[in-house]
Amino acid sequence: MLYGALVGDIVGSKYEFNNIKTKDFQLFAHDCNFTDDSVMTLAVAQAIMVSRKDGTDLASATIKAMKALGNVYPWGYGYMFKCWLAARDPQPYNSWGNGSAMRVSAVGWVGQTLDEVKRMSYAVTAITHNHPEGIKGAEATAVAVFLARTGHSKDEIRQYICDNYYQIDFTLDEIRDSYQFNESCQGTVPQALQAFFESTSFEDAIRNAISIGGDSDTLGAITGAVAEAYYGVPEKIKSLANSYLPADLRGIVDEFNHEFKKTGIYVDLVDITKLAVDAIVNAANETLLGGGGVDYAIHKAAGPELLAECRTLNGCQTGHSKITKGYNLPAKYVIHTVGPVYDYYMPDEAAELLHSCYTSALDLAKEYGCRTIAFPAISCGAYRFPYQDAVRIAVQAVRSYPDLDRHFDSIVFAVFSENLYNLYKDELL
Ligand code: AR6
Repeated sequence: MLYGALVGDIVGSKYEFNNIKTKDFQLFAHDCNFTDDSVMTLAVAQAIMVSRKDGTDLASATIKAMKALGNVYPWGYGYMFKCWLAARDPQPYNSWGNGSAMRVSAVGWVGQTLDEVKRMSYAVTAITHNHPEGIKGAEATAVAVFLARTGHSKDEIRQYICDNYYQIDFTLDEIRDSYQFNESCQGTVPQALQAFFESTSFEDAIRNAISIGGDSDTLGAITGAVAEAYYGVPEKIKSLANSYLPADLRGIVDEFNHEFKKTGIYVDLVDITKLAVDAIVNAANETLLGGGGVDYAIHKAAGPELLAECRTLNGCQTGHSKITKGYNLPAKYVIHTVGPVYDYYMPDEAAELLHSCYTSALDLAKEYGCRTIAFPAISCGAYRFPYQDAVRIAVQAVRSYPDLDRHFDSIVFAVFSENLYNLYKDELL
């Protein structure tokens, strides 16, 4: 969290007044720097951390944090904002500048619902940028971050932005030659979002944003914020960004990530045996000696040593789990769980047993320090659990697992059919 905006700002800093119209450049040049975009992004993050749970003092906390941090790092601001920072009782100045959008991303990470994101966005924006375009630019950015982090597709995010904020009816190639420095929200946010929509990865999104020229660090910060929420930021890029930040700013990033860390819960249409996670879960039977479906695929990919270790485990009861190494699999461990055969039980009993497959598997994952886990659709094949109920139980069991965010980085539901994929997608919304 927050890294997307920081990376975009740092990478773009070199090109703000020295535009390049290409994607082919060194990402972190030696003369890159963090700028006011990073400083104010971190001020908003700090304000969110110190404000009350109900957010009623978020605006005043933001004023305080911006003034405090802005005075420690007093360069790069426009004239009006500089006056605002220096004022004893600072008042909004009807700005539509893109500063409202470049600093807002923390809101998209923290708000629990779209309405909350919009309320928070208004609180941290209207203290300076109370022009309708200033409010709109910040809200569109925060909402895009929120939608990206809650599993929406690029098409869904684009649709929401087009329906509610901006008509984005151009491609980057179409504007690249003519686009120039523009410090307004309305001349920056749509372009920054398009840089994300056309991207294939986090890094590609940042390169897109820089490649059109204009206010490069601000474009980078906005694009980067949404791209991080959608793709995540590779560890290497995070540590490069960290190397440009002084200790106090790094401290704010760490504190924010610590306080608001959320386990990513996703669905993916993928063969579970291909996933390089800490642990994959196997939908096994009580013998633990292999079978059909996903059990077969896992044993086949892991090799005969997996079966040899399974033989030492003395089977496993329905609703329980046992763990082995992953052998030839990219995953470090396999957690074997035994789902209920649906017809053998009363529906409530079957539901309870299936729920317990997920929690007992997570208990083992936690015990073995596994932070990234992939689950198949347990009991949804040979054991004939009705899809809709199984998906609801799976998502509910994972979401309600005690201290999930503290123990796990990501949980993937790896499914094999479009039907299941869509059911998970709906359940996860
Ligand atoms: N990756 C992800 N999902 C898969 C894969 C794969 N490689 N292969 C199958 N699936 P099932 P169950 C999906 O029958 O209902 C075995 O014989 C599959 O499409 O594997 O819990 C065991 O030994 C389905 O949606 O597990 C047990 O006897 C889901 O995985 C019995 O089957 C689960 O289907 C367990 O039955």
